[in-house]
Amino acid sequence: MRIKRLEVQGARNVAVAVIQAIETLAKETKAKNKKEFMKELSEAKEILFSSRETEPFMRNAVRWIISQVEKSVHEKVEELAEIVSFTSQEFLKNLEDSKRKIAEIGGKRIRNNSVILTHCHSSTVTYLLRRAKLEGRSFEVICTESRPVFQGRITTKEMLELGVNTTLIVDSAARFFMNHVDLVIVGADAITSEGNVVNKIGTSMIALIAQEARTPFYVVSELLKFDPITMYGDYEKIEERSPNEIWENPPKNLIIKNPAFDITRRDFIHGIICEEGIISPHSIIQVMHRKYPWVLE
Ligand code: RUB
Repeated sequence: MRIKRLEVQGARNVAVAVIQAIETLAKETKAKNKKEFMKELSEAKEILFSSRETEPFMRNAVRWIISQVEKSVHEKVEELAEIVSFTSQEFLKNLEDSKRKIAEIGGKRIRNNSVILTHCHSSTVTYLLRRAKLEGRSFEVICTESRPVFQGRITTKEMLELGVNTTLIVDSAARFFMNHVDLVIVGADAITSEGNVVNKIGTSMIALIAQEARTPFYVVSELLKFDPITMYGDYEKIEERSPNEIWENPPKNLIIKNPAFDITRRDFIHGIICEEGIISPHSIIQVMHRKYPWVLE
């Protein structure tokens, strides 16, 4: 519920919350045998997957954890619960390591006295900026509001706490300010097999504007945001949120559309900054084969 209501937002935080939920379920299980335990996990998986549609990161995490239990030769429920706990902890540690690597690699792209524009709130982006700041780099940040839920405000608060010179703009002012921007950095919810990136609604518009102004546009993302379903023909589903987020009491018969994400084509992306380095979106499948072959299985 907290995920659906956006109290937990951002792909990484959603994945972490989901992993913790699976771990808790395993700890508190009432299952009497492996069959019952697997059924509980599978039911939990369905509920968690439906909490937010455009989140392959959490889906990959849950699939990995369940596959480790399935594969195990153990039959006792306590032992299986232990596998869930161990695998979850290992997964979370891997996430932390990836975040650190991404920040280390991406931070080098931040030149002193540069102006960085970011959209929405990505914990991976703000972690990268925090590290760059702590390493002594000086930069300014421009944040879009990110209507309708204003996640940009979360980003501004984090930047101000860091002591970064921060400016908030309405989403539609992105072009107005782009000529003063040295670098755009955004997060990702999903990466498709073609190397396109799904992120908060408005991201693709910012990418277009950045291209027109010749401003480099980077995406920071863990590779596990890759969505294997896109390899086999399925489109990434775009979550449609409640119209009330846009207008609480709208006039009768008004149609309101509120997609949460959009797709930025790979041609507009300078690079995807991931735990394996800065890669071209075109090479995503090769990199996945090398680093996480199980995602493609
Ligand atoms: C958040 C959003 C973020 C990505 C990446 O959307 O689009 O840019 O999820 O975030 P919402 P992170 O607020 O609707 O979840 O880098 O933290 O995974």
